[in-house]
Amino acid sequence: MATASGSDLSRLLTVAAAQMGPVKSLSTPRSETLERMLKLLEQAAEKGVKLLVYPELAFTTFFASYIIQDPDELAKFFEQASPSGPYAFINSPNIKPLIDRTDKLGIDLYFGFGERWVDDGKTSDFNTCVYYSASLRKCIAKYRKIHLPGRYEPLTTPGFSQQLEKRYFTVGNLGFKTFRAPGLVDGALKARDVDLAADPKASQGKGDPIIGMLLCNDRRWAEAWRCYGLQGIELLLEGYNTTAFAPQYEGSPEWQEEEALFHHRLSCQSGSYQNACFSIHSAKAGVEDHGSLIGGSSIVDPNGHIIVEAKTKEDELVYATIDLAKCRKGKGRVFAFDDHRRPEHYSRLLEQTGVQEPPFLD
Ligand code: CDT
Repeated sequence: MATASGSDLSRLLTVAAAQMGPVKSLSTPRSETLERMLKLLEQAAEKGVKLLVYPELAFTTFFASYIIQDPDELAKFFEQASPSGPYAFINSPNIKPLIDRTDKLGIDLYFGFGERWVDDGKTSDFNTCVYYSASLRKCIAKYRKIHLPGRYEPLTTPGFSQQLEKRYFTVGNLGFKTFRAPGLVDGALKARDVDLAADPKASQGKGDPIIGMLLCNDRRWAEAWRCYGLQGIELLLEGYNTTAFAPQYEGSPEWQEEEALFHHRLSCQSGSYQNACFSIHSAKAGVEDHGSLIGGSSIVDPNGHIIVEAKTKEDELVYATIDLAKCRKGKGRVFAFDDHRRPEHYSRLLEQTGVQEPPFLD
């Protein structure tokens, strides 16, 4: 447990990552996994946590690393939603016990799951996460993973590690939108308290926390973080399932896992620093039937320091009391975007996807 010291302007908040150990196989009962999630929720309540972050695809094994041919079998890994019920899945028996309990405990949740979106007879499957506000008793934000790693066609060599997110999911279509979550910090200014016409900057950093969400591979992309940075993000939430060892690549299992952890930390720390925000990262870790996943769940501060990190690859609560006021330093100095960004020189970022090298020399 780490604590940030307070001041008059402090906006203190106790947050946690609910790291989960492995969900062993495609046939692991949902009830077993849900029980573990409920236990982590109780532990969070004991520590005074107000916001708890579960992993990507938290309720199941990382099914995108298996070859699932039968559509009925695949359907078991998705929860339904539609335009008339965009958050209908919170009433699914697979999720509702978590919602009922968190309502009683007053803890906001982020969790990842497979979303089957049915719109006018057309079905799209997304790798999705949502933000559930306990004070409002409803989901207030949804994010659909944009950077889908891996491939569509499975690798054919037996024993190779599969990453089939491009096969099972559609690229997210909700963009990178921040939102404010109520009831988390004391004394937050509301719209009625603020005169934006008088001095828009004077009230920055004084409202309810500004939150953004990512899923796993997204955390490796500076563009995703910056989209949130440009909306004044203060707290980024992210769940992940990251391969620790893939036999088709070079290096021993130990070396590969260390390298994967290094790149995970590098992404989370640089993203937080360059956008002057806290971030919470929650792993599904350990050995599932398809292979092994890294741990390393953490909370990172706006200077890029890891405040607290998981010690195991099992179910583990990783928690800290953070002071959102600490975001102001970076946002007002090195990363004061108004003063220092030069978008007139960034057009390449929007015009180009792949690499265009300069011409060869004569
Ligand atoms: N789930 C997910 O996005 N996993 C990918 C695996 C890449 S293996 C280094 C990730 O970026 O963590």
